Formats: sequence, structure tokens, C-alpha cells
Amino acid sequence: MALLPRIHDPADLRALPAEQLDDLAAEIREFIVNAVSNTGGHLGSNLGAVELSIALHRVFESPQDPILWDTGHQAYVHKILTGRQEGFSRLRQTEGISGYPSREESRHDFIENSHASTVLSYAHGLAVARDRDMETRGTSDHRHIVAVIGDGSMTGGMAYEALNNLGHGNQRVIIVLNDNGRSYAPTISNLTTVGKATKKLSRGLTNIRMNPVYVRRQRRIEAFLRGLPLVGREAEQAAEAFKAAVREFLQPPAFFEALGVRYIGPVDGHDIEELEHAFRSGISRSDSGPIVIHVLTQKGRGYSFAEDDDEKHLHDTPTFNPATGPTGSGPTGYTQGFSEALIKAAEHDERIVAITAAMPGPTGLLDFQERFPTRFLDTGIAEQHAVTTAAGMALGGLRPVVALYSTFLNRAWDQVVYDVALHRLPVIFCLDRAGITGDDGPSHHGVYDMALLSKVPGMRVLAPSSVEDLQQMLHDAFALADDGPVVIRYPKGVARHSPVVGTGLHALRLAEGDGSVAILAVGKMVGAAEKAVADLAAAGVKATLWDVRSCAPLDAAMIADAARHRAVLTVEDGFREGGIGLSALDAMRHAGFTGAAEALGVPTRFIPHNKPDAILASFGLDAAGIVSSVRSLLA
Ligand SMILES: Cc1ncc(C[n+]2csc(CCOP(=O)(O)OP(=O)(O)O)c2C)c(N)n1
Repeated sequence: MALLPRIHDPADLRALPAEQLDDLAAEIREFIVNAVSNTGGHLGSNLGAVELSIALHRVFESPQDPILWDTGHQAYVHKILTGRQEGFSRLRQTEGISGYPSREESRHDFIENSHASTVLSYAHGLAVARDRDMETRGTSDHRHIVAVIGDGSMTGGMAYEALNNLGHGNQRVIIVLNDNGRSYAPTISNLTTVGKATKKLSRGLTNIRMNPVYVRRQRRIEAFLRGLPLVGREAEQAAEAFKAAVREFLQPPAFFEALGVRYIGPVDGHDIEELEHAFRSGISRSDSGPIVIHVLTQKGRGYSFAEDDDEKHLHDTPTFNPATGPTGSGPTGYTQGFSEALIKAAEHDERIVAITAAMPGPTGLLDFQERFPTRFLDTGIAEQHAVTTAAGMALGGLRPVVALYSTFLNRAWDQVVYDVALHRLPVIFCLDRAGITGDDGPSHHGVYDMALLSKVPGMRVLAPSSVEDLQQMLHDAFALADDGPVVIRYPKGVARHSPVVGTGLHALRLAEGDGSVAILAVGKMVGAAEKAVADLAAAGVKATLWDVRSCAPLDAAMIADAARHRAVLTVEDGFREGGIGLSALDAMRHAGFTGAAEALGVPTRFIPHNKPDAILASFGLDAAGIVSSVRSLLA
């Protein structure tokens, strides 16, 4: 009989006999594959965390013991086990459940930021609050705070800052390091074990570690490794790599312990009994401060199409047929256009290097990596470091291109301003998934980039309206970079194509009207504005249309021309407040414009998940919205 329909709450899970748990895990995997195939979402990370989530919810008592998920994309099993199975039919859909933990959805969810590497800081703070509460009341509080973090997310600076603080303050936190050896791509770190020495775990390694015989054996291994014969250069390198891997596999990373965080592991993350044992052992040792339990898992486990996907183990996927798996996941649209243009530029300029923060596939850098392996750098999930190492490269004479999602640049704001812009360094930022991104919810929209980056002194901020214009902008950016940094931001989804492109920092006039109204459209909004202009023309209104292209600085010729119209409408898919439209209107007022004006943009609020077009339409950022705004201005 099916087990999953009987699980409505972690208590139901705890009541199941241990021998039924593997069957439950199999049912959960099937459920997740089917659900994600219908809606799209995060797959590989969740398939890898099935046994881990089951064991966590059997040993710890959520929500009294908060279970916190770093990033949160791998929390589907947690959602299923905490009463949200039915919600999966509308995963990431309008009014449906979120693809991340959500405080609105469940008292079992605590954090929902979905930007990586933050969980240890949240856990530290919660532990400080718990202990403070205990102190003031004079009571004892045995609540456990459990923080689950992937090896990929462990590459982010905040995770180390928090570990340092946890170890120093000796806060009682249980850290579960879910090590599958991958971010999207293989993880950039020597801390990860998976994929190095072996993928097969011998049961009971944890116990061996606790055994004094192990310590003696460890010394023998060191001696054995020292005595290995080395023949030829390649053999020498291979032997060295092998030695390092064996050493790391058999020794608890001294790193954690040096910081004051005790270590248990590695544990087989697909063996529920072993996991439960390790968690109980963690609890029994947690009184004396933070402890990390190192769990080895396989990303995509149990679904062959995910296991066999070398690029990202189906980390995330659009809808697909479960019987045949998702079809090709290569870059499309603007991402593909960027990828091609960058390779072309790099063929002619040896100074060009490309940097990604753990997202070589999604940002379109895989082909570049293959073509120029020594000119490609993956920093791990470390946007701050990516930006400042780019600054260093630029200081050293290189022309770094930093390819990030728009939303993740937020993390490196200080580095962009002071490490790059203050030094007027030739760094080019290519920001993918700019604007409204949709399914991933509030933390993934790229709505800050234009409003913020246009305020950085000297920064040039470009927004292409077509793939061809993106390629032209990248070409021009290498020359513009002689005077300092350049940003190019472009959206996801189906791209516009146009044989007509602009150049440099010039705006492009796409239609000349009769002086009644000028529309200044930015990036993706140019497509919607073009349609609006056609609709208005059919109704007898002849509008002027400018493709803004350069958001900062704004093209003075465009401002002067727009100022001659009776009314002006600006349209952008970033925050309206502090946005490009209001800057343009301000410039026009200074140029003597006194007519009617409106700036369309994204309101300053956290925008829930939904289809991008539906979100944009709700803010009037589509052809119908533009037409209606123009009509109001001319009324
Ligand atoms: C600051 C930040 N940068 C990039 C991302 C995009 N991202 C989402 S999940 C992920 C990989 C996470 O790897 P890991 O923590 O090991 O989890 P896994 O999916 O392997 O279980 C990345 C790079 C993010 N969420 N946050």
C-alpha cells in the first residue's frame, strides 16, 4: 500500500517502522519527478536529498527544532513531509506553492531568501536568541537548530564568516553539510569529498573515525602514501592527486576543527539508518558547541536522466515527459547571443577572460570554458570575490567579463562600487535574467540593477533590446572599458531579433511621430512598445519611439528630442523609483520640458512567483498597458 498519502506531518513519518522507509523514499522520488515534470522546478538537488530529509524529520522535531535550508531549492521533500503534497500540483504557479521554503505556507519554514550561503548566519542568530532567552528566564532549552547547507553553498564567503563566529562563540548549532560534489557544475572547493576519492562509501566510516585504531591506521596511511613510487611526470601528478584525495577522504577536514566546529562524517546520505545514527550522535555531542555532520549524497539520485546529465544533474528543469527526460538544456536567447559574441571577441583579444560564480551553464559560459579553459574562472558561489578578483585581473592588464544573474550581483554591490568603479577598472558585467524572472519568486527578479548601478559614478549601464544589439554592446564595451566599468543587462525568455542595432552610448530612434507623444523604452520593453506604437498608429496616434539602450549615461540627443513632444512615457522592467525613466524625465525637465509625463516601471515591493508576462502585464508593462498610459497622457 502506498505510504506517502499517509504522511501529513513529521509525526506520521516518525511512526513508520524503519523497514518501510526505503519504500517511502522511492515513492517520494517518483512523486517529485512527476510533479516537476508538470510544472518545471528544481529536480536533481531534491532527488539527492530524499533520505537526508526523511532522517532529519525523524530525528529532529520540527518546528520546535527549526530545520533551516540554505538556498531552499532542495526543500521539496521537507515540504512533502510537512503536509504540502497536494500543493505540488501548482508548484511555482499563480497562487500555488513556492519553489522555496515560505513562511506564509508553513510553520516548518523559517527562511525564504533563496540566495545561497546565508543559513549558517541565520542559525547563529537563532542560537544566540535561544540562548539569550534561556539566560533571561533561567530555564534550560534543549531545542536544536539544524542548518542544512550544500557543498556548493559552502563556497560562499558568508558561510565561512558564520562558521568562524559559531566556532568562536561556541553556539550550539547542528550543521548538516550536504555534499554532492556539485553546485550546478562540479563544486569549486577542496572541502567537498564526493567525486574525489570515491563515490562509494563504506558503511560505518563515522564509527571508524571515533575509534583509536583509526588514528594509528591514519599514520600508517601517511607512511604508505609517502612510500608510493612515482614514475614519470604524469604518474607523479596522478599519484599526488590520489594521495591528496585519500588523505582528505580519510581525515576529518582539520579546517572545521581549527575553527572550533567539531566534525562527524562522512556519512552515507542515502542510508537512512546511518543518517539517523549520525544525527543522534550529533545531538549527544552538541552540548559543547557547533558540530558539522558531513553527509555524502548523489545529485539526481534515482532518476537516470538526472544521474546521467553531466552538465548539472538536472539541477533545474522546465516541464518534461518523465519517460524521456528533459530535452537539451543548452543556452538560448540572449544567453546564447552573449556566449557567441564573447567567444568571437576573445578570439581577437587575448586579454579577455570570463568569470562565473558557480553558474557556467546558466550564464552561457560553457562553450567559452571549453574553448579557452585557461581564460575561464569559476569562483564558486562567491559573487563578491568574483567581482574583486576581476578588479585584480583588470589591474593586471586583463579584460575580465563577469557573467552573473542580475539578482546575484546584489550581493557584490560594495565590490562593484569601491573595488571596481572607484578605480575606474575595465571590468565588464554581463547580467543575465535581468528584469522580472517569474517562477522563482521575490528573490530572483532582477529589478535592482538599473536603479542602483546607474547611481555608481562613471558606470555605463546598457540594456539591449535584441540579441543583435547585445552582441554590438559587448563589442563596444571592450572599447568603452578603457574609461572604466560597463554593465550590460538582458532578460531571460524568448529574445527579440532585429537587424537594426545602435552603437556605443547612443539611443536609437525606432519611429518618428507627429510630436504628440514620445515613448522611451528600455531593453525588453522595446518589443512591447513597438507593438503599442503599431496599435496607437492604427487608432490615429503617431508616437515617437526611442530604444534607450544606454541607461547611464542617457543619450543627450534622445533627451532633447523627447523634450520637444507634448507628452512623454518611459517604460522599463526595473524599479520605477530611482529608475531610468524618472532620471530621463528629470533631465528633460532641465531641458525645458513642461508637458505631461509618466514613468512605467516595477513598483518597490517583493513580487511573488508567477509567469513573467502576467507580472509585467499587472504593472502595465505590456503593449496594452503602454497604449492605455499613452491615452491617459494625451487625454
Ligand atoms: C548568491 C547566490 N548565487 C547563485 C545562486 C544560484 N544557485 C542556486 S542553487 C546553486 C547551487 C547550490 O549548490 P549546493 O549548495 O551544493 O546545493 P545542491 O543543489 O548541489 O544540492 C546555485 C549556484 C544562488 N542561489 N545564490
